[in-house]
Amino acid sequence: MTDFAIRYGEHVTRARRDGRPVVALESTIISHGLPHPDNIRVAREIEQAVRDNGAVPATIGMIDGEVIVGLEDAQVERLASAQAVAKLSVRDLAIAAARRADGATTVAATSAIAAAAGIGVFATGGLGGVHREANVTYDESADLTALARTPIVVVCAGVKSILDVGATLERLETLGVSVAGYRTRRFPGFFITDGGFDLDWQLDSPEQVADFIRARTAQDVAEAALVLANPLPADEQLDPALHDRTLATGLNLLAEQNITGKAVTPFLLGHFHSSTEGRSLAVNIRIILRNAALAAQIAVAATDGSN
Ligand code: PSU
Ligand code: MN
Repeated sequence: MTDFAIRYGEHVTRARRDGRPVVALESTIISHGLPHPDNIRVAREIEQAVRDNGAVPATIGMIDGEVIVGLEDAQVERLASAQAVAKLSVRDLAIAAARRADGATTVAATSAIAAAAGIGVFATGGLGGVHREANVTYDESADLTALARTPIVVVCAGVKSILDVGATLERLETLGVSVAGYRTRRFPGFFITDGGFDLDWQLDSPEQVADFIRARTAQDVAEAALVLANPLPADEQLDPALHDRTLATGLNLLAEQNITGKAVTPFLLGHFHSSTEGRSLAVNIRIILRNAALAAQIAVAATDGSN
């Protein structure tokens, strides 16, 4: 019988033993954020982008009730292929374990597990945040509160404009989550380079981000995450007019089909992918690969300084 302890993939066990840089990766983008079968290929490409930049990938998820840090290829494929993979936030982890479930971890759960495993850098696509009409629905991603108590660096491309971007930034401020743009003072809107909001800070190199990690540890004052927002170059973004049209039709469909709660994000992502004829998918993949590469460079810089 399992003792429910966190399990490590062999490659991650080796990396930890040898003090090599490790980057955490989430599994919800694979199971719920990207369409099958592209998701399997992309999951592998994300891991390769981490390796190409000198770090070891640790994709995190749950198999038969066990939290695994560093899923093997066949396990990633299982989470990418099955219909009944649960989407796991922090609060779901122990229940899903009791049920011996398969599950994909969100930003919230992945960050919490990664930090527990001593991993300091995590790459994803976009964060969850405050949904439009949250003033009525109270729908705010647990990503935000989880990041408030988890000391990790999350490399992302901001939040999708399917959310209320301004409200999300306000909540991150309230919750004490550090936010910086990577080589920019504008917060990206995932598919689009500029999400329409200014940031107080920017960090300009992997070494500077590694210094942030050292400073947070040395000061021992704050225990929240750093959201490092890494925008796509403007010439690689989704055409903003196409983006706005797709968002408008998606929001209408949500209302028509009465889709709420945790189904909202996967539904809108699916809508983007199908109604832009794959263009948003290509942009989405590009974002994740860029973030994985940057996260690996940060993990390497953070490790170099500590040896
Ligand atoms: N945003 C995206 N793509 C995603 C997600 C968010 O652009 O795939 C996923 C992430 O795993 C994130 C989760 O942690 O959705 C947030 O879901 P919710 O809003 O239900 O908390
Ligand atoms: Mn929600």
